[in-house]
Amino acid sequence: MDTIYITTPIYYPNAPPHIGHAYTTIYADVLARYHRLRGRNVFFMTGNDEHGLKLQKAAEEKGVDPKVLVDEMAEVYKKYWRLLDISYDHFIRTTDPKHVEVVKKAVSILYEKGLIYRSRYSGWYCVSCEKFYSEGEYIVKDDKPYCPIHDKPLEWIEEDTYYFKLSVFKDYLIKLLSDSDIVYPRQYAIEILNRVKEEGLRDVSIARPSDRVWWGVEFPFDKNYTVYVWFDALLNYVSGIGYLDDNERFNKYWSNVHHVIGKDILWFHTAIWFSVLKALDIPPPKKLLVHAFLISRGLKIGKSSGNVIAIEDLIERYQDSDGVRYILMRVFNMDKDVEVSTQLFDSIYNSELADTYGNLVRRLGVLAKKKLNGIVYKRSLNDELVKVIDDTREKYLEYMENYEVAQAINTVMDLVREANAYINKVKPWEKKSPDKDLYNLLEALRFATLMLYPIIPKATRKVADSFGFKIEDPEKSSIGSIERYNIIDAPILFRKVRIQ
Ligand code: ME8
Repeated sequence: MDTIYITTPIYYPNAPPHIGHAYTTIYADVLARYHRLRGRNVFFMTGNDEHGLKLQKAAEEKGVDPKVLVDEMAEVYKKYWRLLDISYDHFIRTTDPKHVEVVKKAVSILYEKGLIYRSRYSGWYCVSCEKFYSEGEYIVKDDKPYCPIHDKPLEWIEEDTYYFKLSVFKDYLIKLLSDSDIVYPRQYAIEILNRVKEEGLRDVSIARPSDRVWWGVEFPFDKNYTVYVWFDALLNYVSGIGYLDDNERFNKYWSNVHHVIGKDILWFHTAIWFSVLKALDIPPPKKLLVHAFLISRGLKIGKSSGNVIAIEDLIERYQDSDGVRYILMRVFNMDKDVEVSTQLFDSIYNSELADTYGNLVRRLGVLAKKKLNGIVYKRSLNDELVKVIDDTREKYLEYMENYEVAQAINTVMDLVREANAYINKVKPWEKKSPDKDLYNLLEALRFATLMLYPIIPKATRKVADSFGFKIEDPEKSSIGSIERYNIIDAPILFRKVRIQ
């Protein structure tokens, strides 16, 4: 399909983004850049989740109006995404009037369909998660219920509210999760299936009394309530592409939507989101791509664990966005949590970016300039090397089409390692006219560069500009298609960091 719509979660802007948010956003950006490179029509959206109690409290603590806070923070998020070279097409904010309109209309549609009713609610709430916890879900400390994620005491809340009839969708959800391959990796679909089968599907409260939570979208048929922040937030995925406003645009992008999320918000994006979509007569998403956590000393990295790694520190350490992007994608893991450390990051950066890819670029550039004045004409191809390039490309494309970015990187790095070994073997510096060797090696480097482009866009562009070729779809380009390389520079792309 040549249209693809890629989304990240919309983040709570009560604090600036950290390495965990960067992890998701860079991954989504790599997919977006890859699909653009393949000539597809991509719409890539990220944004901020600006309503709810969490933001209301954050603004109260700072003594500012929540709107002032979220306006400021939207700029902060955009600044970070610029620093990380995130190529989003649209930055959505849940305070955008168009989005607010969609939320109100969606609630009204569900009300008219008889899927919303008023009743009393009581339960334990975690403000950091913006979520109620039932018995068995929370942990107990000193006889008090605590949030299992944030390790903070839960608040007891008892009030009249409006419910969405989630329970109606139990069979639909079970069938969808069992029969489709929407959720990737599949283990996450099974997790939700087991939970729904065990616990059933309870109706969810989708309103908050405005005297407690006033910072939210006004409930369309009862001014005394605001819409529950999660209900509001999930709808960003449809409001951002013209739902209830521009049908053609909406249908075009929705038909191939890929949501990228962390596993912490899996329940909302399956049980709740799939049901809300069904209730609105919208088909389920094409794919829900779920990844595991970045952890530090066994704990999920996050503000509440106090183990946040700042994005700016990483950018400084690895000299620019490419180093950070590469490292995070190289450790990217959908199934398992990844324990991170400066040592791990340094060793990946030094051994793969500096010593392997950077080294190949520098060696080839210097050799070509010294031996051939930077001009390398097309020569006959070395069958062995062509086969390695071709096999790598095939594997890379397969991995990327299957969302497996870390494996795709490893495959390309194997090619780069082969090319470095090839130089050592043929010793072009000892030859009088090493044209053939250099041409073949440059072709290997060119394909590695095309394939690495979505991950390290700045460095690969620099190589393309310095060596005189275009960044293009690796599948469409043929090996041996460059008539003449004109190498004007042999850049040092990545300077090694001193291992701590
Ligand atoms: O949940 N490891 O926003 P949020 C990996 N507003 N990923 C991590 C991470 C970590 N240690 N920490 C955070 C919300 N993330 C809602 C979403 S969507 C309709 C509404 C990433 O600011 C991961 O993608 O708490 C996770 O799902 C997201 O940040 C949560 O961001």
